[in-house]
Amino acid sequence: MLVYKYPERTSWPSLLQRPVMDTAALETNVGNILADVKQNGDAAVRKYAQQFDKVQLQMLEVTSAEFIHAAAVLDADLKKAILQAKQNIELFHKAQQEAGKIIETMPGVQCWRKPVAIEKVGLYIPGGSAPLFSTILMLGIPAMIAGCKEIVLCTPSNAAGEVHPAVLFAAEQVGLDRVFKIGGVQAIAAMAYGTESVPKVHKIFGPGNQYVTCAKQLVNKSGVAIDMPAGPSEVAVLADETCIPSFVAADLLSQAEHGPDSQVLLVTTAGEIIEEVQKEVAAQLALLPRKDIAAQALENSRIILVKDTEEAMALLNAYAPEHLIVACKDDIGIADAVINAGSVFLGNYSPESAGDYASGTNHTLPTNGYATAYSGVSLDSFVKKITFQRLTKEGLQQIGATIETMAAAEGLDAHKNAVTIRLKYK
Ligand code: HSO
Ligand code: ZN
Repeated sequence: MLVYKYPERTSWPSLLQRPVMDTAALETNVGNILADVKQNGDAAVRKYAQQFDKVQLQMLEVTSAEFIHAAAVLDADLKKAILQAKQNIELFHKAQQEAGKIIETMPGVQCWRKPVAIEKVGLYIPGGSAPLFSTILMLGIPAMIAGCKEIVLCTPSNAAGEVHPAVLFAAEQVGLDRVFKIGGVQAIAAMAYGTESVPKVHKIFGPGNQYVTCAKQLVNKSGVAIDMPAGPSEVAVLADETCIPSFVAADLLSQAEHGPDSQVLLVTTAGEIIEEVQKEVAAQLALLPRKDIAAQALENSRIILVKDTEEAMALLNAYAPEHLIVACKDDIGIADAVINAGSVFLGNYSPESAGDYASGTNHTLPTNGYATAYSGVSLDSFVKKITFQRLTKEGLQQIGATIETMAAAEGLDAHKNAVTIRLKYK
């Protein structure tokens, strides 16, 4: 990790740059696969599963026998942990339910907003070196609470056509029974357009590699909603002299192990901790099974020494991290200064891993600076808020002149007449 001491503000933009991702180069290939699946449905899905995942699939959908087998073979402690996490995530997301309150803006003029679930949603869970079954909880639980009628889950199988048992167990516990063994671009295409086996959905959620991300962006252009523009994972840690360097190092590494393109940032007001954190990073890294991945991520990563907390927060708000850990004495006070971040972890005992798995908050968060304008996934991501209104005759009499005057001034006489005709009606 490169160290920058008291950098000038003018150098911040280049210091805070993320590793660039060029999706334009992928668009032709990804677009071709999308078009093929749109045209040829399951046959194209099977062809790409064979080509990319080296698997010959008969049934695309997971059967109930496979769910039963997964629950039977999965480690008991892991099942217990998944259930505990599920409980907390459910509690936190249920509390996000809102009752549509009726507002009477003028006597006889009532307006309200009702949350209505998106009917059909698709969840994508990547396979690869570490299948992130925790993401099933993070997406499936709010989808169920929202009341989405059709929830489809796509995840690649291994070469033997099996899905990881933790993935199936988590899906089953959440209540997701339509799981398809489809990965990559072909999964996004199947959910966006529908195939003989896979229902078409209105919104697609979930992380993925650059091909999946590119596919989500392309189907989004043709009218399917997506959760958010996704990029590599990131964490920024703000630490002062009260931090515990071994904790800080562990947090930086926990995010670095996600992928070689992950980025971690340590911003500190205490120069004296830097060396100790670096030593801890090196010592802990050496013991990690994913040390090669984490080491590559650390190459994109930085330690920045700033003069005070105010400057630190200015820098961090400019960076807009997906995760922000505040390992400082006044963590609660500093929390008020956070303007741009996906999810914030306060104090020495709030590792990002808590939010990644089990505390209750969602781990699907805006990366790549999108925290300036986007929120993470929540119950809201699975509902539309539809507005309703009801005016009584007296209500229209109250507000009618206002509407007529404004409509006339915009030169829209038909709008004006829609009011006038009612006011004159006997
Ligand atoms: N840190 C990831 C989420 C995750 N971590 C899943 C472990 N499993 C999101 O940035
Ligand atoms: Zn993580």
